[in-house]
Amino acid sequence: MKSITNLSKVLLPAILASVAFTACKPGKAVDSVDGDASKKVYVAPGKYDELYMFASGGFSGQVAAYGLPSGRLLKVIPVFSQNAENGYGYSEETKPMLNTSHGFVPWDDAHHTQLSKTNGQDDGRWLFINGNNTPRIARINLSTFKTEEIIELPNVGGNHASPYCTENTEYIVGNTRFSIPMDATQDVPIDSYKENFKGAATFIKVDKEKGTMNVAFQLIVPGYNYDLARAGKGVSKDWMFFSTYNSEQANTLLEVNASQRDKDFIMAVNWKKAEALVAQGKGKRVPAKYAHNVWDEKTHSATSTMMKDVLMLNVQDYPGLVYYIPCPKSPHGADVSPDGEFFVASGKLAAVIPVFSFKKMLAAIEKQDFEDQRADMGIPVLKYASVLEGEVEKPGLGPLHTEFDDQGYAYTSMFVSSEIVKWKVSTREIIDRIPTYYSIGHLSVPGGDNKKPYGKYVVALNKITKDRYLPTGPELTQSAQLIDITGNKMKLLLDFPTIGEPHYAQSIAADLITKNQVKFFKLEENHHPYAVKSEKDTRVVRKGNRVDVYMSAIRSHLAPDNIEGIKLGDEVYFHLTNLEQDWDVPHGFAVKGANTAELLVMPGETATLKWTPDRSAIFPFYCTDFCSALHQEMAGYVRVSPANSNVPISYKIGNNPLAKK
Ligand code: RUQ
Ligand code: CUA
Repeated sequence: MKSITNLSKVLLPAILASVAFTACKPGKAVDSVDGDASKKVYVAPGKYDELYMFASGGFSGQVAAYGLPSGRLLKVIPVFSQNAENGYGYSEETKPMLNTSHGFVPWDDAHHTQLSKTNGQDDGRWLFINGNNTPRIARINLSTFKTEEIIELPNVGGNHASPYCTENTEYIVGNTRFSIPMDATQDVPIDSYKENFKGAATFIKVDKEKGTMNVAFQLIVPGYNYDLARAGKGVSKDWMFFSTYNSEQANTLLEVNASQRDKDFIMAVNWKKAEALVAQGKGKRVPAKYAHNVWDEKTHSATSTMMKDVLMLNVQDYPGLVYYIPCPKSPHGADVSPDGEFFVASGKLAAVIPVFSFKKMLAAIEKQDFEDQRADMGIPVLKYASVLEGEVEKPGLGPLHTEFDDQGYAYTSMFVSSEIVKWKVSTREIIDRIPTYYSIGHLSVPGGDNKKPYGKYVVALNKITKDRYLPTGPELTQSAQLIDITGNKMKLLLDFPTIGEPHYAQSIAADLITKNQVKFFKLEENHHPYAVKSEKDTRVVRKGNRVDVYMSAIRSHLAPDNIEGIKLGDEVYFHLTNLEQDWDVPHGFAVKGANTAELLVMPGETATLKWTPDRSAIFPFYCTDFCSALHQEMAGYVRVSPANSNVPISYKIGNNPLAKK
């Protein structure tokens, strides 16, 4: 590699290009961008991007916010994983956010971001994302970019078909990727899959004003693997469409055994009907243990409540609730056209992309146009030909996901042939294709699942980058590609690295977010039990071996900054209130030997670091955020004496009198 670093920059692109060819990937890698592209993505210093893009971090468990078209990373929003950047999941206030029925789970896998909707349009209020491994759904408040709520999904294994939003955010829906026996079922042999394993399609009611989530009901559905979903809209707004694979119901060697049948299914659920049944008191409350964690902006603290039961409806008992539609070979994405009339499912192993008609589906239901063989649990299967509008032929290899623009076109990602295919929804004819580098998974058109997509771009979210960037050891960066879709031909504009694996992303016009921004938290509204409203209230209080330090931060000091009387064996809680009432002035806190993390405290907020000193010594502490010219002076000392010492608690800052309690 040494010789490469010595090569001139002129030679490097040529080498990379040749690597691309030897890597046996389609397309020509480097020179597909012209000078015009740079103008289209250049956002001059001091200027704002046109859109926010929210991408999942995949195995990082977080969300990242980027600006488009520049691809500039704006923020990592911690969700399902502890985040050392700001103490999320480490501070006493945020730890409950990561509580589950399995205990504290500080790292998960997050796949799909989903913006809240009003009237089928992204409204910029909240962003939802799924925790895949330990099934959870989170809600992020887009006025603060903070995770405000996380709810666990009982009876679910691998929350992958999640979280999908109905037209007016009535529900956020998730379903199991791995059917499992329902939680209340006892220990059973894995071989009893066909008998005992089921899916649980989970409908989470979202409060219209506050956004708070509650599991409204779960539908017990056939024991298949549910991969993805989309809500209907417009004509189909009362329905939800899930892709389903492993209709073979294999429980071992899935790569072979779950690919036996020529067709798997789309599951269509009439959620309006389910809602009506629930309103009539149908269903059964079943014991289930799952955590519901809520962040309170007034106390700047989270609480975790363990829920005890869930309302379940067995779809077997309610004919007309659920239908299956055959769909070629292990469908992955299930996507709905802007008018809600067509739904498209992409079989990873299929040679065509079927486009189904909602109208035809209703007609087929009406006529009971069923196949002879029913699905698991006796659920009727509609005839493929009766629901099919048509197929997109020879689209490429490995179709996965489809999104739509505002001009009547659809864009489908092709994992195996590494490309995006543009086709016309009304005729299903292929209009254009563009290579992606490489192995595209999801793709995302801004507003691509809205009634009126924003269009303009499609973002390719790629699994492999190989030769696209400077290498970084065995693991190369993940990547997104921005493609212009305003013309007849799609045009690659930009590659940009992403944090974690960007499974999916959604983008939204910037002004829908910027107009709601919270600039700081009002100090007078801070109801944290350990908050101080001014420096005069700062104090140190001992109760047995627990010591609470009520500390404040303001440019450029922490108060108190000299603390004595702590003893070995004490548990010390530093409650830091940031007294600033100004935008973008966080203060940090770190104390030597603290084995959790640092804190980063927003203006007007209080956060707590628990610290158990391990020796008798003088420990420095300091602000970790370069907040002012005198940031380096924003520091202090805490004295820890031996366990048997009788040094009394005392604290001060300069000669300022601090409250004595
Ligand atoms: S997935 S590459 Cu986890 Cu959404 Cu389709
Ligand atoms: Cu506050 Cu540095």
